Amino acid sequence: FSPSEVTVLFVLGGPGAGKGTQCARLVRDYHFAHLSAGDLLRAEQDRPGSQYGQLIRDCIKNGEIVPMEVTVALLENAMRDTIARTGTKKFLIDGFPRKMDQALKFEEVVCPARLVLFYDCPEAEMERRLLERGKTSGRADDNAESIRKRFRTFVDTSMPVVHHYEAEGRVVKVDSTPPPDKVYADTQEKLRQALGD
Ligand code: UP5
Ligand code: MG
Repeated sequence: FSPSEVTVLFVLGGPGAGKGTQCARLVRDYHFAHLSAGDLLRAEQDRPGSQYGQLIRDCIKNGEIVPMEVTVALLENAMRDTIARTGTKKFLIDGFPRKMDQALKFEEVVCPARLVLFYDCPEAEMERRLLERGKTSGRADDNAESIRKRFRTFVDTSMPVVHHYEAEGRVVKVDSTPPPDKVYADTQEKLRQALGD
């Protein structure tokens, strides 16, 4: 992938911060392709014949990070497929990279990210959202025990990725505590400033 042709924004934030919710709006208004690493992993987990099904299932339930080779390959395939099918070369990569090794690997073998959109939300609010969603989502990790493990992994393993990009001046941080429309208005304003369009 040539960085002069392909634009990648990483979308990060804790579990339940609202990454997927905001990506849906950005897709609607700016014609990004939205690739959620978690969604790609859940699809691979359920694909008949996948050699990674059980590994992915165990990691997700325990809030652990699936080995990067699996996730990077899924993202790379999905990007190629999207370009071939739709011609779109602007990607929101949602929920990735959440560990330093993934960040370095992706930017080495795929392409550097233009910037990182980081949704910042207090844990208590994220927990409230996830428990509420858990009543109907059917997600194996929307229960109190898995949520606790996801928060721990986020703090210990994923926040260092955000700090790495912050030190490089590549992070656009948005408070995602307010209602979705307000968060989206802030997102639009800050992206406009950062991307200059
Ligand atoms: N909601 C959203 N915004 C709101 C707002 N502003 N006010 C009030 N409510 C709001 O939103 C979550 C819920 O909150 C929804 O009900 C929504 O309506 C409401 P959502 O937009 O879905 O938040 P999101 O940040 O996308 O939360 P998600 O649960 O998807 O985050 P995770 O990061 O935990 O999940 P993900 O699917 O990315 O990853 C799952 C697991 O996959 C990981 O734990 C890990 O085990 C594995 N994984 C890897 O191993 N490697 C990867 O690279 C990626 C994932
Ligand atoms: Mg999500």
